Amino acid sequence: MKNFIALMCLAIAACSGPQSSAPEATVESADEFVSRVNSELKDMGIESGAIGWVRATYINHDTAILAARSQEKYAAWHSKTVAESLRYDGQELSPATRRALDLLKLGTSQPAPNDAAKRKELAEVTTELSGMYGAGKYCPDDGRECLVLGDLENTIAKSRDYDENLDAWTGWRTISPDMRDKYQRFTELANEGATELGYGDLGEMWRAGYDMSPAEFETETARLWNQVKPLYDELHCHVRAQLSDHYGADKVPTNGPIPAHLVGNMWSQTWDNIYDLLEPYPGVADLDVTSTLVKKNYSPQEMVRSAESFYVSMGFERLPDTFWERSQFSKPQDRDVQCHASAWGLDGGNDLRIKMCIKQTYEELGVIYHELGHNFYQRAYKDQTPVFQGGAQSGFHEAIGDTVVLAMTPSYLEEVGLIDGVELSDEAVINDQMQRALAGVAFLPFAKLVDEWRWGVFSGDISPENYNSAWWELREKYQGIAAPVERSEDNFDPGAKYHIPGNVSYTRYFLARILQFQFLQALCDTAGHEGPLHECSFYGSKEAGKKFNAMLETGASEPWQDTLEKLTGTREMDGGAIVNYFRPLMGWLKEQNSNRQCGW
Ligand code: X8Z
Ligand code: ZN
Repeated sequence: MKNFIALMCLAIAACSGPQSSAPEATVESADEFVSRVNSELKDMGIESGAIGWVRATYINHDTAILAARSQEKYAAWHSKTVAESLRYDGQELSPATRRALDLLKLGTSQPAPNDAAKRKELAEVTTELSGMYGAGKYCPDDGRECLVLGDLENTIAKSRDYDENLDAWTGWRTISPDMRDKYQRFTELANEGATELGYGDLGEMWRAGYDMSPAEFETETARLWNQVKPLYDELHCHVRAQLSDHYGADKVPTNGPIPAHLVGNMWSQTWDNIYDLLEPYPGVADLDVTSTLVKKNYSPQEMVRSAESFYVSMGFERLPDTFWERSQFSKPQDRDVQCHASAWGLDGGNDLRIKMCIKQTYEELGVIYHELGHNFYQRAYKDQTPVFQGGAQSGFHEAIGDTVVLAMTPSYLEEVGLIDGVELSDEAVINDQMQRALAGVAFLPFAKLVDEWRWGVFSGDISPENYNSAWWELREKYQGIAAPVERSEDNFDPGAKYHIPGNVSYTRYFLARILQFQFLQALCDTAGHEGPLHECSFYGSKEAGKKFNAMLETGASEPWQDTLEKLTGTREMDGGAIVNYFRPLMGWLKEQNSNRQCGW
């Protein structure tokens, strides 16, 4: 989904500023129209970017007013401008002009109805929802102090105590029941906006952003999921068996779904935090980067520098001074902020920033690489016109940094002093693959189901009376995960995941998990790597950097299939690359599971 505020991970399509100055009965050609749209977008981006940043880093009553007003103005501009663009329908236009008009129409993730009162209401409700998430706290009724998400995530990551994890898990979900009515209203309003733009509902509009029909896109995501599902199923089977050994078969039965609070992550979306329970060959090739970060007491800035250095080794220029001056690296103690990591390309990509609440862990280091991937993309396409300043499609934007994470091989980590000594035995490979699979493979079904839930909500297949039960049905169906305690429609568990109140589409991450292995393959070929894909790092390869940058520079100016073909030689997303990458682990898992009953 393209969004003409140049930040990733926040969907407030909030732009404000001068309204169109075009004459009413215009005679402007389509090209003149597009050029005016571009200059208005550039203007609006300055103010809306500043407001968006302040809102995300100071969540309070006043910034809510500013942010909602800013979104409202952008929405008014968007409705008006899309309506004007319709006069070029049916005209013969150059492919670039036609594409610019199509992208303009898709330029919001929360299309507003044309009615001013409803537009205002939509802007307010989305601002409130994301603010509720950012300011969310669990205040236990037993006299303990209130806990923020970071505290609760730490518990789930580190504790191996069933009840302690349960308290953190249920505690965080106390923030979301109040979102339910607002989310329902958001759905009604944004659906109305999507219908006015000519889409069946908001889900169809989101699926329209992939250079194929919405129906084809849905089929495409199902195809990709089926390619990778066998790998997930083997991983699930083994993890469940190990958890059952650890917690007991009464807590984790070996024939059903895994309790959601035991896999080391608040949303059970990645499982690498429980690597200690799963290390295939204990003690072989210790990959504990977290302990190095703690031992050497890396500051947040140093962690970001280390990530930047990887990109620089490929020939990318260092980040600008303003990046270091204006980013938020640490959680401020004196106010509520949106801690969920994001990368910002303000001022048309000249003012790059990240906003994070960095912790001293390996997981967070990976998130920093991820965010910088967005920033280097934003800088690479900054010379495109504003409508084309975006990813080839949303999955591309999410895949850049993650491709670089795949190139953080043990040899690389040793070279930069993040681990001591590297072992290149078969056992070490399995350990490394296990850690990566717990992060990357475990994530796939979650990444698939989040939008399947929203697509259902937006189409009406999932009604408000079934919001929570439908969520848990999908969680069980795709992930083989179950809520550890009974849930009901008094809960609104989807709201406890950032991207629901933040209204950021999620299929992007599913696609990214597929694409990043295709990108890795292509960059490793370019870097002259020989041997299995999992051994490849393109650290230091200027050739790989050049090829990567050529793709990034293209931005959204052409169909993503063309962009993909230039990098990889194929026009299709393909789950085969990730399956190929994990071949050693897949073999190992099959052996482990040979006498087990898998499935749930
Ligand atoms: O939201 C993010 C990034 C910002 S685009 C931190 N991610 C997803 C998540 O946290 O749920 C990265 C991977 C999945
Ligand atoms: Zn991202």
